[in-house]
Amino acid sequence: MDLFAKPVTSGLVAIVGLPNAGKSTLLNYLLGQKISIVTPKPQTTRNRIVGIVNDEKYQVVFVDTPGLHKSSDPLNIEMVKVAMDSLTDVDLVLFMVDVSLPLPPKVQDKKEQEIKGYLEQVKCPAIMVLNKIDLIDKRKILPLIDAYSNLFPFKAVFPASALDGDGVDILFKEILELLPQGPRYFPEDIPTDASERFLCGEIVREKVFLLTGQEIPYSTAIQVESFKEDSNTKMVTIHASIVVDKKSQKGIVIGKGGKKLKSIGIAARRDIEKLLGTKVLLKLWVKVKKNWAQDENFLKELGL
Ligand SMILES: Nc1nc2c(ncn2[C@@H]2O[C@H](COP(=O)(O)OP(=O)(O)OP(=O)(O)O)[C@@H](O)[C@H]2O)c(=O)[nH]1
Ligand SMILES: [Mg+2]
Repeated sequence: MDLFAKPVTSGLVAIVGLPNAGKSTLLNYLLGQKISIVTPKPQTTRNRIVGIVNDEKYQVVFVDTPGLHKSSDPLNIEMVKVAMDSLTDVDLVLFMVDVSLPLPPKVQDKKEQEIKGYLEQVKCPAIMVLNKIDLIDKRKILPLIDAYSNLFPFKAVFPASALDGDGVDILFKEILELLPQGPRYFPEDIPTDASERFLCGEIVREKVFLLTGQEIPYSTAIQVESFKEDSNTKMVTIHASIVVDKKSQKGIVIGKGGKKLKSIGIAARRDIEKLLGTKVLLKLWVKVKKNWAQDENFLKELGL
């Protein structure tokens, strides 16, 4: 790093909120590239995912986090801890909620109290992002801004659609206004600090989430066993295990005649090739590891 480089607008911005709010979708939109996996199921993101946005005048380091929720399950407790830990040592918090679901008043009240509890831990400036406004009647937006403004002394409350980008430009301008001047924390040419190996495992996990139903996604973890690039052909060979909790789940992930596993592999390979910009040979196995979500060492291996 050039120590005499001119300071730029720079800082860390945590994207936090309830599960399924659209945090990872927002990170990807801000980056203009898919780094963090997205599915319609809650609790998709399990780790802290960094996305870095650069320009001559700024470097904004966004940190996507797992959804905040109450749980007694060790995996979920670790996930929430990752999100809560991201609230310290950042310059700004984007707290995100999905405002598309009409909730009965009692449930809405409970949700707001829960959000208030999380916000009590926030010690830096915060912006509230009311997401998924593409799904609601525009006349509902002003009352929503009013209601959420009362939960915390936010610097701003913005309606947005992380999916189509509506409201994201103005949100980004406000972020730049609120960040300090400082050094660049990362080289200008990297979009994330995550390894290709980790991102490839995440892509496989996304396809498992998308292509299996019920409890399978939550009982699944991915272990990338090997990741090798052929120095001549540049082709990358990846061996990965889809780890499940029970024997019965192994059969479901493999499917009749191996069909399900095959479609997971095809979909994952397509995205991995896009990410790496090269041909990929992806070999997937399904492994049973009973109660992996309770195994501290295994969770550590998964970066939790
Ligand atoms: N219509 C609409 N859908 C959205 C928007 N943002 C996200 N979604 C969808 O909402 C679902 C959840 O999005 P994610 O980005 O995975 O949400 P998340 O907050 O990262 O979820 P977790 O990682 O599980 O906490 C996906 O199906 C997205 O396509 C939006 O602005 N409008
Ligand atoms: Mg996510």
